[in-house]
Amino acid sequence: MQHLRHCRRFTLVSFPIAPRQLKSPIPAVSVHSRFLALQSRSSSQDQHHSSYRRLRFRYAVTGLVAGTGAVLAYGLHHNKAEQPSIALTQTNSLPVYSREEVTKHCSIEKGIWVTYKGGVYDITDFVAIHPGGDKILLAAGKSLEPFWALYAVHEQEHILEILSEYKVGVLQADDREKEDIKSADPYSTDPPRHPALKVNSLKPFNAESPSAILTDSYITPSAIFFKRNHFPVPRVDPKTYRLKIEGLPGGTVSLTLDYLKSHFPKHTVMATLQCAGNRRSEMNKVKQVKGLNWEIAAISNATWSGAYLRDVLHHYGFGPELAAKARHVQFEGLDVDVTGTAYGASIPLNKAMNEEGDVLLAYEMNGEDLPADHGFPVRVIVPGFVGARNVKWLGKIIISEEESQSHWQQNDYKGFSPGTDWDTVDFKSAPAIQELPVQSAITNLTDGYSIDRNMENVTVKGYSWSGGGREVVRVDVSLDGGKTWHVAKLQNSEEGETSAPSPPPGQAWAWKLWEITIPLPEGAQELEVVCKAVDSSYNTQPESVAPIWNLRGVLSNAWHRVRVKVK
Ligand SMILES: Nc1nc2c(c(=O)[nH]1)N[C@H]1C(S)=C(S)[C@@H](COP(=O)(O)O)O[C@H]1N2
Ligand SMILES: [Mo]
Repeated sequence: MQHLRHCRRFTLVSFPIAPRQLKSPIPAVSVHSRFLALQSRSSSQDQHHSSYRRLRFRYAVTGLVAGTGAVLAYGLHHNKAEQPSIALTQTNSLPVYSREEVTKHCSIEKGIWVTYKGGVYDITDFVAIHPGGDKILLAAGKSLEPFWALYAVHEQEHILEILSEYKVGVLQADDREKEDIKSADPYSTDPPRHPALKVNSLKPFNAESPSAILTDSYITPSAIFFKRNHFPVPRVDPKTYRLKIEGLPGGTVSLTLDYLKSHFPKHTVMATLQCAGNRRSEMNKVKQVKGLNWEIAAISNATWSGAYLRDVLHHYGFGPELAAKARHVQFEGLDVDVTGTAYGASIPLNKAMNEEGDVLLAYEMNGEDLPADHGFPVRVIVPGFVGARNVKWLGKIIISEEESQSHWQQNDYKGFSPGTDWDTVDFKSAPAIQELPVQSAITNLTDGYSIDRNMENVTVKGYSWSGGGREVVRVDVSLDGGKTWHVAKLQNSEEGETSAPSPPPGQAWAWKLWEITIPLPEGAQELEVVCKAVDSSYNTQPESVAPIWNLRGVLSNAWHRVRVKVK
């Protein structure tokens, strides 16, 4: 019984394609016994009694098609017995498919096809009988390789063996090649991107993290960290790279990458970045706004390593004299628009110089060189500040009495009254957004999602974060639109729960993930699931979007609401 309960919750969280929604007639009992077998197999390996949590966490972290090692392995035994397998040796006689054809098979209804090393696989039946189907759907119609590259996969050989049973064809040779060919445009040297990203615009490249897996890991893998570019990605040669700093007592200095790495202590800061326009799409529903239509995942968490900006400035003679005069630190990127204008922004000098500000000249992300999309070779990380100030491909730093005069500091990334529209707006009248307000959102449920009414519990998961280093101290969750509330469990490290010590006050740069399992209200046909976070200043999120609507659709942090059906 213990297992059954775990199992049912497990099913709910990781398997939104409830058996009843499937076309293929799989008797519920068989699905359940499969889950049971999965559960007991894993818990006996684990020898641990909070096995549900651990299993699910482990499952979630290894996520996607990749981590289904155990699941696939399990599937192997059973499928072998139940269906004739197509041997790998049959490859030559298999039909040849174009990528276009493969791409069409991207849903339960049309069948789910994936490719791997030139082979085409129809995994519809596999998805139907295994948990994690929602995650596998991310790869539907696409190539599996990038998904497997995202997380370490242990039983690769084993998975390949299982996959071979689902082989239905081979991919057309010129399509395999074409997939790598780039056209000659300014974006042709942009780096390859992970197919799970939810693309908002291709040129320039803007994409949010796939929300279904965003909170599977506390630290977002760089490949699925949201990406927000205004221009083509500049390809910078680390050997000739120079970081210029203007406005210092001795005039301008120019640093090499080696010098930055070897002359200043290396520090690592974990910080969440959020775009000012995260959740803009909810504002768009109130009234049209201008900007990329971000949903809930223009936010991600990573570790960043590099030199503290304050160490570098001190090294070059920054002292009280300059501090009395200058007020801002401006940053310029090496990325430019067609007119040659570089991306730029600035932050207050005191944030940069503050011992507790932790502003970094970062050259690593998640323990590796910065990826091209995230600012290789150097970007500035301004923890607790809006994404826009975290200038990538950093070319120049200017210590100044003035803010950056860039478009992005002066005429963008500012908040206005819901009563202000384009005919009346005066950008000079509002301050540039720097610290962001408290935020949270639900990641594992989306509008229209169905919950099996036989479930005992509903599990809700999401993220929470606040700007300015304010720590999230509580997340409240409601299943009835805000009439009754429950307090979620917070997670502030990869290990789960609140296992890591709290950061010093004012230095909570990283998000907290949260999760709660609530008994499914009896007889409910629909749930309005809501979350709201409270930060260490007891700031909380506004109840609805309309009163915070603004023409640029920034600072969208109302209670996050998701309507799900109970069937
Ligand atoms: N040089 C440069 N820096 C930039 C940008 C840019 O387009 N060019 N975009 C900014 C914006 S608006 C955001 S939200 C963050 C996104 O950082 P990410 O792409 O690493 O997630 O980078 C900021 N830094
Ligand atoms: Mo942004």
